[in-house]
Amino acid sequence: MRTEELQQEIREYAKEIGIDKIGFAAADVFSELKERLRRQQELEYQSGFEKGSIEERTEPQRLLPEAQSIISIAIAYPSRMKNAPKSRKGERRGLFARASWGLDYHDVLRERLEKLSAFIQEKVPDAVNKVMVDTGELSDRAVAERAGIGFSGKNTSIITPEFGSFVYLGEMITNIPFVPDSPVEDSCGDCRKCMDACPTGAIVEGGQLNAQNCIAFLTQTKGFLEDEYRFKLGNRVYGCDTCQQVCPKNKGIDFHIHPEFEPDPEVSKPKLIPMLRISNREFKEKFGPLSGSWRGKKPIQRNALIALGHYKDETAVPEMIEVMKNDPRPVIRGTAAWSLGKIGTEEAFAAIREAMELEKDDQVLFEMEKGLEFETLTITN
Ligand code: B12
Ligand code: SF4
Ligand code: SF4
Repeated sequence: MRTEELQQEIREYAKEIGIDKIGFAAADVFSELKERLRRQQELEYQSGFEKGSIEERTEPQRLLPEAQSIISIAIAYPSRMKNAPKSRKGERRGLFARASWGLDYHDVLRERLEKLSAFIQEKVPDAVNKVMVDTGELSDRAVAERAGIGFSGKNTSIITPEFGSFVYLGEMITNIPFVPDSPVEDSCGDCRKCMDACPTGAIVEGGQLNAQNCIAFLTQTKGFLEDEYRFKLGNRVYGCDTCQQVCPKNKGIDFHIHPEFEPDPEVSKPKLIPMLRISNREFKEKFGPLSGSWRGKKPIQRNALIALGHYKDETAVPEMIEVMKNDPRPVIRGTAAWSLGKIGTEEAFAAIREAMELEKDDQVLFEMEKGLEFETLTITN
């Protein structure tokens, strides 16, 4: 069978199995990306979640020696939640970013790529394929850009003409020399809405992110969050969508093609108070299927405490006092103390003072002192 014919069959099959966009790229070295990664490393702008060495991340032959081309896929996810519950006084809610709505996309994309690989294998028995979604060494975005899936926006996301940037990406390196697709032209133009809207100024310049300042990264860290970021977190318990929400290319974009990615509002916009003392088993049952639970429950609970502080939710005070006094994890006790101070009721301040007498951990004691500092701020205001 001729490569072009096979390519056409692959495109049709991809559509059948729920792949929204597919593109083909050469497996050449990603030279521009290599330079960029070196620069990002020097500047300490990387998140630390990236896998592999710079060579492995930019030289497909290191991952599959017989690599000839790369097939890139994109699958659209919703941007609006149907029947989203209101975050009301006394019943405040957190928010998981859209990329964590529904089932974990890693499983969904991997399953579709495996199917595609089996299809190719049937047609070309000596085909060698290697499938990757997010956790592989390659930059899914650089591959997608080269394969004509979309262009790389100033917010660093791949923006497709059809589905905006609310798409997951994955790829398959293969030894078949497919005919490459043409890239999509960059159409950000003079727009810089994403850069202006970013709460932490993490988009240093168009297409360059300092991941260390990006809220999407910060929500996934496990230690104490620096104070300046606590004031920027809002109700985000996982991830951040701001630079995509403001993007004109996402205007009116809201695809509900795949039932797997339909959010359960009670899970993706969960009530905050019940999250504070959720058991490991309940957490696994409720949040385990989400991609956003990969770092476990601690970062999400820390963020939930900060979100309650952000809302100044007085009804959360008794539960937060329990957490501050009894949770075995210093990050959780300390963050509870800080957020109690931020809420600033008399009961909250009295409880911090009381807890300080028994607290042994220096970092937690420091957070308690900072929590009490809100009292002077409240009085002078
Ligand atoms: C590490 C990582 C993060 C880090 C760092 C993100 C970043 N921008 O680098 C953190 C934790 C912050 C993060 C956050 C998010 N992530 Co993330 N993340 C990754 C991961 C694992 C690696 C990315 C990486 O290597 N970055 C290093 C940078 C330097 O490279 P890059 O962005 O991949 O590639 C681009 C740039 O290098 C640029 N470039 C290259 N050379 C040059 C030269 C010049 C001059 C310029 C201007 C640019 C430029 O072009 C490349 C192609 O666009 C990928 C999965 C993967 N294996 O690729 C997912 C991935 C990028 N994340 C994804 C998503 C969905 C998100 C979030 C939207 C999740 C959320 N809602 O919270 C946010 C978006 C934040 C943002 N503005 O990027 C998707 C992106 C889908 C899309 N449409 O683009 C990916 C591809 C996962 C997936 N398989 O679907 N993520
Ligand atoms: S994800 Fe949020 S914090 Fe990160 S660059 Fe976009 S707007 Fe800024
Ligand atoms: S907000 Fe504007 S500058 Fe940013 S990615 Fe979208 S179109 Fe490009």
